[in-house]
Amino acid sequence: MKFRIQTKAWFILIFLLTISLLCAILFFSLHHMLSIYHIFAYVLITVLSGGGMMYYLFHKMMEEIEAREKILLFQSRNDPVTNLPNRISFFEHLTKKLQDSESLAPMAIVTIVVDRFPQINHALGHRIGDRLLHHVAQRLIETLNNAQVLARLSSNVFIALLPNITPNNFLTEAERILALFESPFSVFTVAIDLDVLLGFSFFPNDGIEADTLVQKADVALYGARFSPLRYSVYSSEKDPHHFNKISLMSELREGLTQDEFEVYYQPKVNLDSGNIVQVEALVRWKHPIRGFMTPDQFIPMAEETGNIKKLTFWLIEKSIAQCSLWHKEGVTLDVAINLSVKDLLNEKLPNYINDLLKKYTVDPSWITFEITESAFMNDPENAMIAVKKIKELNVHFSLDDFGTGFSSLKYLKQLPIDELKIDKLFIEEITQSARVAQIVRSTIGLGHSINVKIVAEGLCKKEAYDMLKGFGCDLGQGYLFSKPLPLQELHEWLNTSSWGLPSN
Ligand code: G
Ligand code: G
Ligand code: MN
Repeated sequence: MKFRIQTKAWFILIFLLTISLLCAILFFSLHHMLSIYHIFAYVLITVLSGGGMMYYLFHKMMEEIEAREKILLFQSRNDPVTNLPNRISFFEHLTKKLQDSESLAPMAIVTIVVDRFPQINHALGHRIGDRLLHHVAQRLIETLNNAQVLARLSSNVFIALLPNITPNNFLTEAERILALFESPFSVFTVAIDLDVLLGFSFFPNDGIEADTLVQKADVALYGARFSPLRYSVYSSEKDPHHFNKISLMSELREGLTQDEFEVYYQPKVNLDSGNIVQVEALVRWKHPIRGFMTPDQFIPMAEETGNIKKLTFWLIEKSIAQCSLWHKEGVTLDVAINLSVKDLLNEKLPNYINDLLKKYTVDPSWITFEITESAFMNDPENAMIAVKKIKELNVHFSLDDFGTGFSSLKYLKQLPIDELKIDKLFIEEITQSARVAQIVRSTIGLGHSINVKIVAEGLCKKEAYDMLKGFGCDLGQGYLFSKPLPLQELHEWLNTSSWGLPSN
């Protein structure tokens, strides 16, 4: 172990030695009765040499304190991994620059995100992750030599202030930064390919305050994520909901791994027997900040942004596993699952379903997929091919919300469906309007004539139940029986409701 005596300790030691030496001189002088001149000379020499040494040590101590203060100051304003300025100093610098009346020249703020960095950190460990960030910083320093400040904003986000860069000339700069990441980074003999995303905001176009400019460069990053170009500039014309949308979708992906989603089940009752035969699986999101969310608050967005696939895969597995469990326990409940347009066009879906049916030993006839006509609007040919392919697995198909879309007879002709769900808009009015009742009655007849079962959706009155039963409607679903329930509550309902499982 390295032993180091502090300057302060030396200082005390010298002080004590000087005092002891002075005492020794006094004793020696008194004992040998030396002349006053001798005593004076001895004392003077001792005080001068001791004092000189103490002065030197004191000076050294002050220097050390100063150096330590400098290190502390550096550490509070710089990031220890890359040695780059940190968030605090970046904001200070930018604020000062913006206050400086001479700096009215245009400039750009660019945020640089190392994509998938958390995964790299998890896969290779934090030591390699830290080295990697250090190398990234080095490359950025070499390239952004014209930047006024290059800083590390957070774990995998760097930020730079680029003077005289405008919306008209930023492209060269963007390409220069992206080019930096074309060759792999070598860390402890591991070669790592990195991808970056760049978000630009401009002074004064996008704002005149540090906070605004940094936030807008951050928002621009979301655009970069969805752009093949990997960079994006902040655009005020974009829908203000756009940012929310994208952040909600990244929260959705996160939520799936964090167990924030739950399947609720709504009973489908056989009108003849008055007992449950099937449940429709309906997803709910218990968002940690936004609270309880129903599908209409996130399914359309998830479809639009392509995030529905993961959610559907998750829901299909949950539902099939639950169906298997019920059947093993002697509860013969079938399960209906909603599929969206994007799901149908996902080429992996048929095999995924097939694998799950095998994995959980579930009979395909226990599973129904609910689709709507809108699924056939954009790409009817491929949607049709997908339905036919999934149908080959011997699962059932149901045409959902019938009566609201085009309700085209073409789909009844072409689709291999087993069930038709008459939309709640009709069922709700069936007892008030003879005309609506007649439409429903005819639709039931139409369905039966082509061997398709009919479900009345949104059934909430006993009167309507009796009427539909009289029309020969096969199944009903609605608040009359139960609203969608979480698993535990469904189990209670199954045993206690008169619409629940048959008692024998
Ligand atoms: O349960 P609720 O009424 O909030 O559902 C509204 C609509 O959201 C339903 O009509 C259903 O079609 C849709 N929905 C619910 N869960 C899912 C799901 O997991 N996937 C898809 N694609 N749609 C769902
Ligand atoms: O279209 P789809 O079958 O996927 O819709 C099912 C959704 O409809 C359920 O999630 C539920 O929220 C809603 N729903 C079910 N029953 C009723 C009902 O009786 N009345 C109303 N208004 N909505 C219902
Ligand atoms: Mn449905």
